[in-house]
Order: sequence, then C-alpha cells, then structure tokens
Amino acid sequence: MYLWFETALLPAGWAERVTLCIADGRIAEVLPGSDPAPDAERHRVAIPGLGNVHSHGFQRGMAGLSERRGRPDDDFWSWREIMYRFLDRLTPDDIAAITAQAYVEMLETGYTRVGEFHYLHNDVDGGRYADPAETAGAIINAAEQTGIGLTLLPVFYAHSDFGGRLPKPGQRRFLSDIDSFARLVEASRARLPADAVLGVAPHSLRAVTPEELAAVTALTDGPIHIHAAEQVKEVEACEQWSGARPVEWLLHNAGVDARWTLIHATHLNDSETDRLARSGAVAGLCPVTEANLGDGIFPAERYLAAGGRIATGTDSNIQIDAAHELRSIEYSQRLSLRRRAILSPEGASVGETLFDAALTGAGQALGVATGIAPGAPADILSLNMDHPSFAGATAGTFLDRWIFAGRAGAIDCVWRAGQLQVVRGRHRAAEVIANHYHKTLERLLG
Ligand code: NGQ
Ligand code: ZN
Repeated sequence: MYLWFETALLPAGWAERVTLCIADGRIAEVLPGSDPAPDAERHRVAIPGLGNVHSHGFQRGMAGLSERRGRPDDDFWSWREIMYRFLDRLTPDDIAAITAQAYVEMLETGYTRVGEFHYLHNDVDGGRYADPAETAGAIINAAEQTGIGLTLLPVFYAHSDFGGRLPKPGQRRFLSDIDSFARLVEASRARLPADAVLGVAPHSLRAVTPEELAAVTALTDGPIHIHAAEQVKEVEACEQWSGARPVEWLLHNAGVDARWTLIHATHLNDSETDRLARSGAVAGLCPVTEANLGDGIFPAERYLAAGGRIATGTDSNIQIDAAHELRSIEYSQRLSLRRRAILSPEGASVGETLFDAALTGAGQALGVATGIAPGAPADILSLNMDHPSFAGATAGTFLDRWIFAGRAGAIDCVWRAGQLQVVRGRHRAAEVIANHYHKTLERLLG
C-alpha cells in the first residue's frame, strides 16, 4: 500500500512530497520529494502516532465521579478510596467495555499504542480466576476491538505499604505471590496479539518488597514500569523505611537503566533529577492526571537540560488527549516558574520539542521502534488542514498549533499498523463501542 503526503514529519525534520510504502503493518520505504504513485492515497500532513506509556483503562469509567469535595482534606488518598469502590464490582466484560472506550479516545486523539499498567487480576471476592489471564484477556480484547497497539504490563502487587505491610481489603483484586504472578505473565504472553509487547510492572515501592522487586523484574526481558514519588506522603514514608527517597532508592538498589520507566517521578530533588536523567530510564509523565489528583509538578526544565528522557501517559484517563498531556507539561512549568516557552532550546518550537521527546521516550518505554522511518510500525496521524486550528499554517507551526491551540477535529486520519482506524477524527467502531460503554456504565452506576 502507498500513502502520499504533501508534508511529513520524518526523524530528520519536515519533508515535502513524501511517499510511504507500507507492508505487513510496517513502513517499508520512505521517499521524500516523490510524485504520488497512481494507486497512492493522498493526504496533506503526516506526523507519527504517539505512544501512551501509562493507562489504567478501567478508570475511564469513573472519570468525573470524584470531583465533589468529600472532606476538608480531600486528596490523592481519598480519591483512591473512591477508585477502589468503583473497581470492586467490575467483571472482565465490564473491564473490556470500559477499556475499549478509552482506547477509541486514545486513537482519536493521536495515541497509537498504549502501555496498560494492568492490576485488576482477581475475581470480585479476591479469589483467582481459573484462567490467570482472564482480565488480561479483557485488555487484549479491548486492544483488538479498537486496533490500538498494546504493550501489556502485568502488575505485581502484594503489600499496602513500605516494609511489606499486609494488603488492605480493597486491594484483594490486585494481589499475587511470585509463583502465581509468573503464571499470570506466561498466560498473558500466550494470548498476545501479533505486535504486542510484554513487560512487567512492580506497582510501586509501597506494594513490593526489595526481594519481590528483584524476582519480578527477572521474569521478562521486556520493559519494566513502576510508580514512583507521586505523593509527598509516599516520599516521607520511603525515607522512614529506608533512609532514602523513592527515586534515590531505585537508582541505588534496582539497577535503573533504559529498560525502566518511572511513572510520575514527580518529587525529585536536584541530585535525583540529574541522576535519573543520566540513567537512561524514561520518566513517564501523566500531567493531566497529576493535576487532577493534586500530585505536584515534575522538574521538567532541569531534567530535560540534563538530557533526561520523557514520555506521556493518560494514567487515570480522566480526560484522554495526547495534545493536552504535552501542553500540560509546559504549562505546569510556566505556572510555577512564571516564564514562557520553557521546554525548548532557544529558537525552537516547544510543541515540536516536546512531541519529539515524548515520541522517542514512548518507543523506548513501550519496547517498539517509532517515527516515520523504514522498519517502524506504520502508526501515522494526518492533521486536518481544513480545520481552523491550521488556518494559514506552515510546517514550522503545525505541532504548536495542534498542541497549544488545537481543538477536537484537528486530527483527521489515524493509521495503526497500516490499518486506517480513524477517519475525519472518528474511530471506525466508535459508535458500537460507545453504545456498549453506555449500557455498561448505566448498569454499574444505576
Ligand atoms: C493506581 N494511580 O495504581 O491506579 C494508582 C493509585 C496507588 C495513581 N497512582 C493506587 N495515579 O498508587 O496506590
Ligand atoms: Zn498509575
């Protein structure tokens, strides 16, 4: 199949009149400066699809249901109680229906692969399902229904706090021991779709002991993701337990390198910031969720200046939008530092700088090649040049217009592994999946 674009964002920058030859879901050839072949589909502007490194799909179903002040000190921890009550009753079919809706929204806003940090493993009473990959199957089902690329990150969760504390009743659906988790990983692997990637996710230093962390990360050679330093209370509890802050502890004791993605990594002192940047790991920033949960602000300026790698995640899926995540990284810096255009080198576009960084970082974090380049998956977006967001635009401002000033409808088509999944901003199965989602939520909330 041939796609031809007037303009396309290639690894070396914007190019004109670009033919892409696509075979078996991958980009086989990239020909800038070419005329469209007679059978080529023609479009205006192409950019690569972005990876979403952190999602809890089921949380899409409670978006907007925790925005009422419940008590004077409402915070992350009281939100977590509401979240635990919501997930209590979800069946594997509910998980599939809610997650499919989240994945439609990801594709429609520019995410072509998702890292699903999947921890709802057990039945509603905490008992194990006969098939250890029962709920992993629901995630895979959602990915297959929507066509999104999947990096599945089965989560190991065993404790409620530092020092191997006993889990709480609300955590019963998450729990594994090392043997049952190894079976879960293998059963998940056996079900994966063609170009899916399998990693592992020790949930956080609260939920695993150092011994468990070592055993879990030895189970695959895929990506390793962990929540770290999202909340101040967690940093203080970690210091009490170990004398070190969470990211400091991981850097010292866990062999953090390019296999690792630290989700949030919000609360870093200067030395942690510099050392995490040098480690080669990715910081998985989820700024929309972090704002919603009152987590704090990642020290992006210092971290990027030190060469740190970043990617974005939609985490709680309170609102799913790649441009919103990218914009929020820059806006949180502007609000706290009271300056503008902070996260790009002088003279460069902030939108393009953040997009490039998040594209490359997500590829590393999700275990796949990225960009419009030979050998990479054919995960491509086209921008809708008829949309007012792009009035009078030239290539130098395409990404700033989309990220800072775009509105719904700015994205036109989305190809995932060479298949057209979104046309005119709408996923091909959006209606069917939304209907099923409505019915599921009406029953759950009724
Ligand atoms: C989660 N979410 O696993 O869904 C967590 C809440 C926890 C975020 N951290 C649970 N944003 O961290 O204990
Ligand atoms: Zn999370």
